[in-house]
Amino acid sequence: MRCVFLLIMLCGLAIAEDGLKAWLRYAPPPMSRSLNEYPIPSRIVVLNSTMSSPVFTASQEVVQGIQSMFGISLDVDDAESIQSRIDTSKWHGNLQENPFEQFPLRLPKADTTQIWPAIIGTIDVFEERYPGKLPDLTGLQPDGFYINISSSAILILGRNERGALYGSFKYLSDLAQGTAFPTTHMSNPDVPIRWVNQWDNLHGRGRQGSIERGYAGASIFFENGLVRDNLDRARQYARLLASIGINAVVVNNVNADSGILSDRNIEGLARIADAFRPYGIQLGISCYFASPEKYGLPTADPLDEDVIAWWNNITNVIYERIPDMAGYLVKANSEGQPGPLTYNRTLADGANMFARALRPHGGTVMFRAFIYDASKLNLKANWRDDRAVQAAQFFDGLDGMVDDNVVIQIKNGPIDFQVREPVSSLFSHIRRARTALEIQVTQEYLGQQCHIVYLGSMYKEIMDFDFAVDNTSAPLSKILNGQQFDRKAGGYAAVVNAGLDETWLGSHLAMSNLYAYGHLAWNPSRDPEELVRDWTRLTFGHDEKIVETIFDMSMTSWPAFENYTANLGLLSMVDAATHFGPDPGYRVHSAIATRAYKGSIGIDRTVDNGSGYAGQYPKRIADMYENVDATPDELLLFFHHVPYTRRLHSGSTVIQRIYDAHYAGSQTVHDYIGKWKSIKQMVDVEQYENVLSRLKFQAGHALVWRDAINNYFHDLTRIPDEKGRVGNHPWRIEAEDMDLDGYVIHEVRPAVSASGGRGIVTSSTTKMGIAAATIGFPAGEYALAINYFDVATGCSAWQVFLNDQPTAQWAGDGEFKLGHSPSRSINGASATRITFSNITVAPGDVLRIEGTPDGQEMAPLDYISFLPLGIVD
Ligand code: GCW
Repeated sequence: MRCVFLLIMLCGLAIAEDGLKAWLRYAPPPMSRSLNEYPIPSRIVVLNSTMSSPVFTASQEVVQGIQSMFGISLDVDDAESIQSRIDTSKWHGNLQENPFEQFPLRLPKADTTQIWPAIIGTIDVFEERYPGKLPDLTGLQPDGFYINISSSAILILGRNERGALYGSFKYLSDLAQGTAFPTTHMSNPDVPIRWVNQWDNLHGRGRQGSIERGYAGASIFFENGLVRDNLDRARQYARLLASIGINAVVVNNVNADSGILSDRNIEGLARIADAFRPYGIQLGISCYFASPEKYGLPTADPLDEDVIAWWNNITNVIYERIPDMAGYLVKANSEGQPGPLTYNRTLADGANMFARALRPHGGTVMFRAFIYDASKLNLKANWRDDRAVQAAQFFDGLDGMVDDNVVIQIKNGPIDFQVREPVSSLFSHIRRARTALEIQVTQEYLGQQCHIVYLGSMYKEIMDFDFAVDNTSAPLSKILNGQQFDRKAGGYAAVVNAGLDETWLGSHLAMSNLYAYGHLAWNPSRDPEELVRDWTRLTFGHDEKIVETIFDMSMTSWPAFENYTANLGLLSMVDAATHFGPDPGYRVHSAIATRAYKGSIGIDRTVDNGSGYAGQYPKRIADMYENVDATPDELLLFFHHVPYTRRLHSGSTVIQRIYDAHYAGSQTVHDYIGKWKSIKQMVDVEQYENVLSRLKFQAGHALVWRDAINNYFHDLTRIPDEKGRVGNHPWRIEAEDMDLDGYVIHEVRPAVSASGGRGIVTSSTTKMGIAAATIGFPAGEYALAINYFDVATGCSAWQVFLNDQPTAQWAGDGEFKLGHSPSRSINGASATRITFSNITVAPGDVLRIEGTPDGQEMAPLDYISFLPLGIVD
């Protein structure tokens, strides 16, 4: 009977998956287990719950999850009303010695005497009600939870209310994955700070709030300068984040608008906090340092009494409305933002001003360490100039000067969320103040959610990085949780930038990064491989083929992205405007520099001959990075300036490694298309198409990257590719070499972002252009790839004719579909490709493309390729 039921449910799977439910779909669990093996209670008993309490939320979540997974509706009772029917006689203080053999399952409806309850609540209330029944749980920390599944009850208990909710999510996740059910499980978070930062603006995207470096539409919090009326998405976001152990969200951009502190916005923030509260999520606020000046004071000097009083007052006002506000996040003296240094005060003075306003309310100030002074950098003139050394110069001396509710929030690397950086030396400098790691889930420099890049492995590598402080093993996670320097724990903050898009981050596959972040912040010893598998099962399904396909794509994706963008510790060569397309020339001497010269490349960060950044690490690490032979290949050019002909540990030369990596990386992501297609039947149609179109985009854009970077180095160094690939594209026809009518040649800037440095655009904004070529390739079937530029200023249309027969068409409307920072120019950020398969041609055939401009987008084309089966170019 039950099996039949499960089958019916599984057949009903064809509901459209828009992504909104993410990993909380609660789809029917694997059929490989019989329903009898799932620990499904007969009722829910909820302890100490009010409507806004996470315990109440937990009970609702369990009801909803079990209904959705098993089609079973459970009643919820409070402990009093059901007291007589709970048989506590078998509970004897050590429940784990009383495991079930087979779950008793739901008892027949007729039986009104016996129940097998799931009891959800806090440890304290449980102990009050059922004294002496629990094992020793003194080790359970705030937010921690205890689950026990025995033949008499399922206990889901938290040290606090939030813990009970986390325990419920864990229980549901185990059910949903159909994995092993431990009979007893205790879990504590490693750190108390597990925050998310949103870089949401109050204004900016039409009437809606935009999101800085956000690729998923407008803000879920703000519109028209105010907090939205409808906070449904904020509520759903809180649920999603609670399910992975996040406990606070800073809702506005660190480049903060002082308007966030207006009366109306404080009211609005209170509504957001109300929406968050049932999920145990606290609200945090980014503060503009000079806010007092915006509200009428002559200064924002952090030692000025009126300024101090102003912050104390506004903080009190906020706490009156939001008594559980988490605290402030402050970006000061960074990228044009004012800060204490503006008023000749120290960073500590600035941080403490906020800390003291927050202290009476138990709030925390997260003070960002992302401080550098670009005006002091002249890399062209000064060999030792380097942005990486600056943070420690700003922060040394501050340690020990800040209050203990200050947490210094430090980006993972010394530069800025690049594809690979060493872990910031600053973590080993600050020994007394608490610190938090800031990482990005939003892929600002990493393909902006249009390239899949699974970052769980990167986060893990960062957390595990051993600073060897005082010659002891000192992984970053141990510095953050306070153990290393014997201080209070700090934690983690991730810039997430979820938006109104139904996929939350703008891409279904990008969500594994958020999932991994939450789980790793809770427990840094989690395995990123296991996490991506769990996430896949919950998001897409249990079929091994799905799990292994997505696993394989995910695990190869960070190395692939690194390969086709920047290798060997070279920093990202993205353009300045969008951070999306390649512009290697611009980066030679910028603050994010490559120092790529004709014969040699890389930044010398040694103490001996460079900026000295290597010397900012504890001795063992400093010695490693100082020594060019000891530095790992993947960071070679981050620490050393070497000839292109230098041999790496791998045996290859630097230049050949750059060429090879770009070919390998772009090939890897090209293969994702076939891999994804192989699971077509197993994935929701909408999701399948959405991911497929992004994978195609990625494969095309990876080639743009590959060619831009390889051609750049080829031209610069004049060192040929040993394998003869760079600059050699036998299957291409350049658009500028075609017969043009109504099209003119366009010099592309940077030149490396177009094949041959040039493309074509229509000669007018209103008239169609025609480009034609006679084909000389051998007769046969090809994939026809067309590289064009999809600029944000219009939606051109192109049509392809073969011997006058309409063969293919497309539109340049990616700016409405893709979500990455749109480019207004013809460059590496707008360069893209579309491919049409199974095109049969013979020598002498004529290919004609008609491009119809739209707005300021003048149907730009770069080149076409006729690709025989198996050729990627
Ligand atoms: O990398 C830079 C980003 C800015 C961001 C800044 C920061 C919010 O390009 O958009 O500003 O980092 O982290 O403060």
